[in-house]
Amino acid sequence: MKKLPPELDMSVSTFTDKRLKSIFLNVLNGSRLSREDGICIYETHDLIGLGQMANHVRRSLHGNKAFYIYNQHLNYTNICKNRCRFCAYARDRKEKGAYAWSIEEIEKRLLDRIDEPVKELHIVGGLNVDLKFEYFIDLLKTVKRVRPEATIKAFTSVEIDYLSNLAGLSLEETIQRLKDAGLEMMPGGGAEVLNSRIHKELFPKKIGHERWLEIVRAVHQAGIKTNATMLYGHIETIEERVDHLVTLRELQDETGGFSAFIPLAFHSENTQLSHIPPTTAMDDLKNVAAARLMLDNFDHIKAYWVMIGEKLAQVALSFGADDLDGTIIEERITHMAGAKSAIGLTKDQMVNMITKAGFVPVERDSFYHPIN
Ligand code: V47
Ligand code: SF4
Repeated sequence: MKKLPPELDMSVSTFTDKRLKSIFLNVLNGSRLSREDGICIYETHDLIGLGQMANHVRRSLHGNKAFYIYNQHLNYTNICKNRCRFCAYARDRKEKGAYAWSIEEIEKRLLDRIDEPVKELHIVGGLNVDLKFEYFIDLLKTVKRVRPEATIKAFTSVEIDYLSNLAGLSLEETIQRLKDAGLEMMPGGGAEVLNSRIHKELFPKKIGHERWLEIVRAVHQAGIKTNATMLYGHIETIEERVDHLVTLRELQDETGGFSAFIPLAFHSENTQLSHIPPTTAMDDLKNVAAARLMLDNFDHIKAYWVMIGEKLAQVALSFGADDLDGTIIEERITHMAGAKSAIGLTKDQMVNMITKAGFVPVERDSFYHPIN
């Protein structure tokens, strides 16, 4: 077994949970962490030890750099037939606050911000039975026409499954049609926790574990990169979190199509699970560190400031995260569920958060190419 260099030996001597030492040796040897290691990572109270390990990996991959993107979210409709129990965003068609943007409305929202150097449009919405397949094709084409220089990162696997049924096309044909219309990347939402117990309890109408993986595999095979997420802080166990990470790691071994992983902290306000308290800072940082340590084949771990707050996202940069996502401009999904973070941030605010955390801000495009 590799001997630790003196500076790392020093850090290990400060670990209050000695179980972390053998995990760290595996990390340094480049040995893949096991399911048991993952469970230990979530169980430990040695947050500083965990942070040191995750920071070591993060710095060996990205040094002092921390990425961000100038992006804009567009949530084209909140009308959704699935009504997942954890979702505060969705509405029924006739319910107060229900909306569906026309293509003209989407164009207007893009034009309202046309002077800003937006590099990515993040487009997701509910499953609204009033929208035809052509709407989605028009949406992509319109966005590409108005903002040709920005990347379209759109639709979760849940929407892809829905669109394939709506169009009566195979998964492969659906993906190709969307790609031809301008789809370039897919966000990581919709996976929640890849587990049938949680699927049954929290989102029974939405696609389950196997279909989610099948769709992501097909999207990767079509040459489209995606992100992956995990919604934590509701009814899931530590073991279920670890299994989720291991499943993503296996798919990444197979396809190499994942770009970043984003842990999503559950917000319960205005949901059917409003009795569930908010996640704690300990849990938020552990999820970032666990992702960095377990997902050894993912290049990037995002700390999503919308869900864990701007201040903790800054700290997360030293606990394994190398990316703060972006400006967003107008976030809806988490704010409907009680998020207290800003609706959007300016580029200066993002740069300031990163710089004050001791990192070098790198503005990126959707594929992590630095901009200027
Ligand atoms: O799919 C829904 C989750 C996701 C709640 O890929 C909730 O770059 C917390 O996927 N509390 C949307 N989370 C957000 C998302 C995302 C965000 C930023 C970047 C990327 C990316 C992806 O939010 C949904 C669902 O998993 N969600 N309701 C809630 N109450
Ligand atoms: Fe619909 Fe997505 Fe909300 Fe579930 S999480 S109800 S699929 S908008």
